[in-house]
Amino acid sequence: LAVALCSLPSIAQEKPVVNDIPASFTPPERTPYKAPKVEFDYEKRVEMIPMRDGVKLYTVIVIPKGAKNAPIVMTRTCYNAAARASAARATAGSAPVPTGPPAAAAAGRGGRGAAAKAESPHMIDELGLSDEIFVKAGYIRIYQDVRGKYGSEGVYLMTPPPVGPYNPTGADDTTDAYDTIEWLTKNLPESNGRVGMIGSSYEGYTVVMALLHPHPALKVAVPESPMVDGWMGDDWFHYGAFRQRMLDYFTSQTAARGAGPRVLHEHHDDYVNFLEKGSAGNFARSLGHDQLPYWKTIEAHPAYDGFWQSQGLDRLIGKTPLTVPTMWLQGLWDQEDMYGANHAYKQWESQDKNNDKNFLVIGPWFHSQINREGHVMGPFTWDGDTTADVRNSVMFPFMDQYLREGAPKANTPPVLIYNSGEDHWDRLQKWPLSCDAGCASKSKPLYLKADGKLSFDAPAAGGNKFAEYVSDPAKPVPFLPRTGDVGTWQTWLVQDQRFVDNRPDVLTYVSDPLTAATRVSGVPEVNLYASTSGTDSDWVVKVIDVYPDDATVTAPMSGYELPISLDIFRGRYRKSFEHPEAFKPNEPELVKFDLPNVNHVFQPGHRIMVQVQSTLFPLYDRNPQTFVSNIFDAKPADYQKATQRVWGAPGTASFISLPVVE
Ligand code: PG9
Repeated sequence: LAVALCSLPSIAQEKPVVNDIPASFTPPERTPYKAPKVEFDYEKRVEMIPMRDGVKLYTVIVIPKGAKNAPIVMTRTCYNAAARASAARATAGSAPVPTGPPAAAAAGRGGRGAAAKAESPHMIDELGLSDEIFVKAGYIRIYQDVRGKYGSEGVYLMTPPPVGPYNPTGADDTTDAYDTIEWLTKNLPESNGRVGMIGSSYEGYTVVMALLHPHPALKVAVPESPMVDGWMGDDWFHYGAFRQRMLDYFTSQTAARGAGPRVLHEHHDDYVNFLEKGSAGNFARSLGHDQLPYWKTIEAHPAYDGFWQSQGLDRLIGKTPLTVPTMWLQGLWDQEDMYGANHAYKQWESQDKNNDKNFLVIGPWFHSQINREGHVMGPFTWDGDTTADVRNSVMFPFMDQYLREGAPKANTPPVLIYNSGEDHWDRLQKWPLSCDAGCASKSKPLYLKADGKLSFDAPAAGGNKFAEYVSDPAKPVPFLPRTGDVGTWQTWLVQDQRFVDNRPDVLTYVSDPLTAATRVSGVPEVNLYASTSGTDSDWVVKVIDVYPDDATVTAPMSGYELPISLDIFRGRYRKSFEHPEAFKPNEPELVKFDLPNVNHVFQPGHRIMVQVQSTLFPLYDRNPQTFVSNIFDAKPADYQKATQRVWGAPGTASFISLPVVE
């Protein structure tokens, strides 16, 4: 071993040892850090624009780089202007409720489902999907916080009524829009001084308010699913039945100037939460709403009194000269603001002598879907992107012709409405095509026969006089299958109604299979001769297209019961919306109301169905079925079972006046 070791070459003998750590080291000379330069293709300015009363409104102005003579498109919002004008808006949504733009905003880029996005140097990425077309055309895009919300000063009132007895602040969204536009015309040298307003839902309400006394520079308006009458059929109530699910919105919108806190619901399923608490008032109190003035206002105004009358914007529009070309837009299945657009459109129609200022677009959409992708709605996959098509080919050219100097005249149909039975758009000169009087076709009564048949033939004497069911407020009919899945909120109006049509508390009337296609284009009107063994009651009526349950139709549509129009009516308002009246037990009385618009073709082999029930829970609060002065404060003992009758005999023949097009 010693011999072997001695024969190994010595490393030290061959190379000098070099220490990896030098004896000294001089770092490179220090210069200050210089961030890389990023070219933005737009400029974002934030201005506090003064109103006539000195209150300043937070306004984000996004200007394409190098803009000259650029048109302006403005949205006035209660949903955080900074976030609405930013790709980071995914983090800006406030409400945990499945309703309205907070949720819409939370989906990023108008619903592409993106997570929170970083700031982009490109205007097209920084703004939402629905702004794409304006960015491409070089428009200036403006978002402004309404007074009292987010960055704006002043007092916040929820969808404030016009200045008057119910709005003593001296300012409203009419004056604020006017003053803002006045400022813009003087302070935006990059613009051509022409302004268009656009916005959906609450933001649509601000567009309608601007139209009540428009600034001369307001050249065009697009109210999308605007909130127009919160008692008749937008957001808060439908014909007096309260949308109890809106209580969360009170918290998100009014518990703080910015985003309100999350609400606490004990169970995942509101069917259980609301039943446990009893009345809507009790549930509201459990959420702490006694501290929220707007809840107290709503609680004090359950009927259509002066408070609601003062802010029925469709009637106010009717009294306003039609000067600004306006495109009213909504969804066929708009689960939040089904009422406003078409009623306001109707009010202005008589002034539109040349059929060139007042336009109506109704797409196959849920609420505010126009600002998202439009390939799919519930069980339907449409031929293409129905919303992008309308935004790009109809809405934008319509706006552009009034906003951009030298823009071509748009070929806008006075009425553009999706035909939900034939899957195509109808371009019409007028709406509706069929009605009780004054239309090209006359509506036809479709009778609800006491034996469960639906027929265009009136009932003959001698048959059953009525069909009946027991409505039990302790077991209300759900409006959706009780999965507790909030994701179905947007599409609940196209929910397959087979999940309730065998319930003992739902009356189902059905026609024979149709031998010919039946087109309906207009407003179905409910004429229900109804009685209750109680003293008050709600009436829910649905018009349904029943698809054949055979090999002619493939899943998921085979046997599908598709609601094409439905609504709820609080019976105490059958004679007067302002002065409720009790029913006399078991005496049939006429309950008459309009359902939402339809533009549909029932295909041969399909059947028409009508369902009648008395609850739609937990979307709407329950009618106790005992007449009480204010249903918000009904006591547990007021909630009573009642036997409900829908009469179908000569003299008391219930029917739907169906807008059939011959
Ligand atoms: N539908 C929502 C809303 C509007 C007005 C009042 C309350 C709620 C919205 O989408 O903005």
